Amino acid sequence: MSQPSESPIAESPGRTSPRPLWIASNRLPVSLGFADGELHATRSSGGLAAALQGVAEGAPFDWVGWPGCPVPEDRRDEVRERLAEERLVPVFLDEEDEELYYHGIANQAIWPLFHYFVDKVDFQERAWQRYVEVNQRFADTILGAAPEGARIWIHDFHLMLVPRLLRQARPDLEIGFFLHIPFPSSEIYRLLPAREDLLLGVLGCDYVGFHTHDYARHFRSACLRVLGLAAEHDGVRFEGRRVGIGVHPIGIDVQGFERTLTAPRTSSLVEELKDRYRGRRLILGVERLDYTKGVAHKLRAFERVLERRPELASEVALLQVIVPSRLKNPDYAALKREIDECVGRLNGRYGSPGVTPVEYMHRSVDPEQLAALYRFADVCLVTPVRDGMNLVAQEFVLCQDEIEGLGDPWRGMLVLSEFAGAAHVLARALLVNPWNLEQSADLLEDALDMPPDERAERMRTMADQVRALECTTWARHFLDRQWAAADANQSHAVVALGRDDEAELCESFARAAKRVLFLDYDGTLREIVRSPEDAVPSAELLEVLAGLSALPHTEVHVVSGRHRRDLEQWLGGLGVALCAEHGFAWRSRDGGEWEENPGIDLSWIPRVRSLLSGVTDEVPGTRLEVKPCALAWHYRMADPDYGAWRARELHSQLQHNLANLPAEIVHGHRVIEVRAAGVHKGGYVARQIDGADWVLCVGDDRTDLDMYRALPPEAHTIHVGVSVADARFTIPSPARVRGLLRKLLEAASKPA
Ligand code: ADQ
Repeated sequence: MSQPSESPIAESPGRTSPRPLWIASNRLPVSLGFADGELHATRSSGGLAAALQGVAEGAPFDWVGWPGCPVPEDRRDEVRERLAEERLVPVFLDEEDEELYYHGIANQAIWPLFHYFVDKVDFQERAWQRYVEVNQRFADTILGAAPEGARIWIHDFHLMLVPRLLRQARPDLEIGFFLHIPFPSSEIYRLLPAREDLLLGVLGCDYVGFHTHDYARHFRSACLRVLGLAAEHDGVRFEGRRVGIGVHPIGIDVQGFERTLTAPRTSSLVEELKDRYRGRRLILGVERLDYTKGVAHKLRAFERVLERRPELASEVALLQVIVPSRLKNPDYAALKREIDECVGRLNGRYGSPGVTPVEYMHRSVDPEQLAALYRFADVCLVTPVRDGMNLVAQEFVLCQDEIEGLGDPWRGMLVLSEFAGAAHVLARALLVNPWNLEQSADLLEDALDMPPDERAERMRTMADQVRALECTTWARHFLDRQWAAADANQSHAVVALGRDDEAELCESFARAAKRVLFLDYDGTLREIVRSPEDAVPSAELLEVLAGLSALPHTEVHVVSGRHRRDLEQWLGGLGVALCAEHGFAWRSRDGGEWEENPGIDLSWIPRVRSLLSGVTDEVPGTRLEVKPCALAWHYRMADPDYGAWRARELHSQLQHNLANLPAEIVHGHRVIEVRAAGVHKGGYVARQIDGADWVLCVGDDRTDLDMYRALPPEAHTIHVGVSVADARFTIPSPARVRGLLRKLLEAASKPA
């Protein structure tokens, strides 16, 4: 994304900001090299560097990343010191890191998959391990440097695990993540062996941004289908936080381009182009060498135009500029051969002495040359088969605009692939499906033949859009939203059970004369799993429950919606009191017979059972659970969208059918349960607290609110996940609940 400029490193301008900002990306905006043993560093002027320059002017930031070349151990301190002057912090990668983390996973697994090139994905476990290690190294570098409460902004697919690594180590940090490439449909995404880890990695942040609404939508649906997390259109709830999702199409460095355009050298380069292409029109292509960029599609479309109108061979030239990239990868070397062959064939067929229809430059061009080409070209042909945004399209539009001191605006027209993110913002371009050869050729001809008025109108409209997207505005908007998302999470965190609260709980637990614990099972003591019968307790959980219930003056009650059979089988021998079926049946800690809530009217069961059985038969993957006083329709294993749709329908059908019957409907986490009226967990807990001076109650869903409400205000009520009005604290996950129970056990077991 970035190209080195000639300019030496300049000092970052700016004032001090109350919350320091840290940026992390794979590459630092600098190119390092050693010539004759001397260290050289030049600032890069790529898109991201330019986008963030404007942010730096308001509030300077530090930037963590790879300096782009191997640095021997004995020169690292020197490099660190040199970069520190510019607020850059290096993460050193050796050749093997580069091979495995950068080429192996980033370029050979994530890049092709996210661009829908499934057959180019080569996922190697050894490379994945290195991706994990290098992401940890980035996280450690940030953690070692960023002060308390810092704002962190992580960029792109190389560093998808970093947000979670940071969150786990330092919950105080404000963390954002931006993906510069597409996020694919969940049907493609789920092919990736590391699909869970990458999503969980990103979900460590407060706010995640994408170029288009489609990518955001795909991310959300991957969270739902891969992780089973229910997502709203603008956020996902995860581990007690809300991860905001936003659409932020990146823009270009408008002022930078305008400066380059008005530079005297650019004007003389435009004059040279006029001489060189006198009497011919210029179609321009500018790309980094990559199979996603659709260069072969573009050449075929041009070839098709020449087949239709051979006379154009001497009237039009296609200049294709390609920056070499990733040539170590055989796919890229093969792509280069394919392009060379295509160009050769075309020129062989349509060229003649003095006429070369396709000119091909396989190198980087400097900013003035690029600006001159954009200014002069009659058509810019941008045909990626998949592209996160595509900055070339925006750069061309801006460089063709009316700019003070430059004449001859809007000479050209943009032909743009509908598979580039840029097509979402540059709707007045001629939008093309590069896979449709005839349409591509038609639109290329339309662009060449377009009347000046229409061209000017379209280009002017698009230039306004490009100015509005401008990269510093992009960065500021993203950071504002990141801040708001983090702020909302922090204010919820006021009720999150913190270290001090935990310590206080442990201390009061150890001192109490009679202690009672009410613990829900699924989603509280044990993570929710796809199939309810798989939620078997671990040895660690059994040990802590047995340990707590063996303490003197301590009662542990597991209060669940499950069938009594499950609770008895899993937890029966631990000395724990069991309450099953949402409070309908219970058994004391000493074992023995189950008791049941007397006088409950169950006459509605056959009718509801037949309704639920019908839906269970119709919706694949759903299951009917029959309990003595309740029926539950589970749709966790069904297709998430179809399951949710049928659940909504079933809910309203049940409401209608049960209107005057003694039963109530509870819509829980992917389950609709119909249970006898008057049976709830609250009734059970209220009968168990006589004489207790310390009560803890932990739950995770709506049925647990009945417990919190039934307890006196001094009871310690904790809800897993987001905060609810009736619980005093929240806790992020079942793992943290188990951790808390272990601490309580240790606190009470310590000698006074
Ligand atoms: P890239 O894949 O690098 O970026 P792109 O957005 O087109 O793709 O940016 C390429 C940049 O390189 C442009 O600024 C262009 O001017 C420059 N460039 C291309 N060819 C050049 C040449 N021969 N000489 C000099 N400069 C050249 C990733 C995603 C994109 C997304 C960006 C920003 O893949 O989809 O738009 O990040 O988020």
